[in-house]
Amino acid sequence: MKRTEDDIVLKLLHTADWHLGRRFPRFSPEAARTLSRARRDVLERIFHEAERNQVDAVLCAGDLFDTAQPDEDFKSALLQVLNGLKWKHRPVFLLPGNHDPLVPESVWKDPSFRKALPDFVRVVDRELLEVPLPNDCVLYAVPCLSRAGQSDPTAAIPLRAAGDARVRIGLVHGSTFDAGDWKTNFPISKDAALERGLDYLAIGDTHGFRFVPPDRKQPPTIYPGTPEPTAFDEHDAGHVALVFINRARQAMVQKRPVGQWKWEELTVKSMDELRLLARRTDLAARVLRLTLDLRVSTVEYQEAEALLGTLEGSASTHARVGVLELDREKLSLDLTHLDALAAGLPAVLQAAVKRLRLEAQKPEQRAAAERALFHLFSLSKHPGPLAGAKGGAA
Ligand SMILES: [Mn+2]
Repeated sequence: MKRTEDDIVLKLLHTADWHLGRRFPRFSPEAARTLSRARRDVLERIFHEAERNQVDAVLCAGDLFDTAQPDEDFKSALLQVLNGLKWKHRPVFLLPGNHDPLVPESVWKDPSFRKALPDFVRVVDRELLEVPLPNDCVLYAVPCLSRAGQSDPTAAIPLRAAGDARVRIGLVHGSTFDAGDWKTNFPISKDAALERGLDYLAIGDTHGFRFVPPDRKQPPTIYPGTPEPTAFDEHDAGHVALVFINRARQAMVQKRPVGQWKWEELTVKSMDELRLLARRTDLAARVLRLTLDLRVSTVEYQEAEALLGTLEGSASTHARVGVLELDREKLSLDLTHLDALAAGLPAVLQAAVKRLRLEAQKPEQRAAAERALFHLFSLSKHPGPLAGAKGGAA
């Protein structure tokens, strides 16, 4: 009996939704730049994966640029990556998506950009591109011609003719309406692969890796998802699909990780949870949205500040977390024992404590007032140079 690998007639790498040029204004300028650059860096890993697996073609299923007219910077970044590949017989198909549609002013129609692309790159720049692939296989690719559309792009792919035994591959961009969402843009029938007689349908748009519908593995319709996550709510982003198709026209799909960054939302509700977080060793390549929702004593508050300091970094120490978005609105100081603590303070400080406690009752002032109270108490416990000078050596 033949091993399955000997039967492989076509190997593909399928990727989508690079969103080159995506900006991240919610983060600090430095973090935003890091995340923008990561979208370029992941391309190197994608093409390396294609090379390592000796695929016959690379299918890039749309939204490769975040807009139809990206900055020069991002155009040249892509050109640099593609021109760095020493490929001759491995075509790369670039499909315009709804973010970067094939409109007249599009990058895909920009003569200087097109001229700078290496020969093995093929832009899908007509309403239906039909290209032969090795071993008598064939690719049908349909681009997005506008930002929004209500027709199914797979409708342009001819049905399998009687007697046509070729491996037929589809490449389109749009949203499948298997999730019960009626507001779909470029709706793709979840059964398009069956209807058109395709052995693999490569699609792009959704940012997480998934089969459409989830329970149908043959013939597969796949969203590889974005190779480098762009948001917290993306499920299973950071991959490409490797596709092996055998003589019996069965496609085997492998999900391969290529992304560097993981986006995570975390709510910490106790000091123990915060201590555990601070000990984690997987934070450097994280975009972490951290919400503190806990009430602490003055001693714990000091420890919490120190732990947060290591996570956030400072001018002199590296941050433990790659990109940190910190919400400390619900970090509150337990004021129960405050009167006892305040009793030992000079009258002027006691008056300050009283004022701050009143401020702390106003929701919009609470966090600031509690911080001030904390600092007041920690200063009074650890006399600084001023207090030292009073009875000091001078
Ligand atoms: Mn899209």
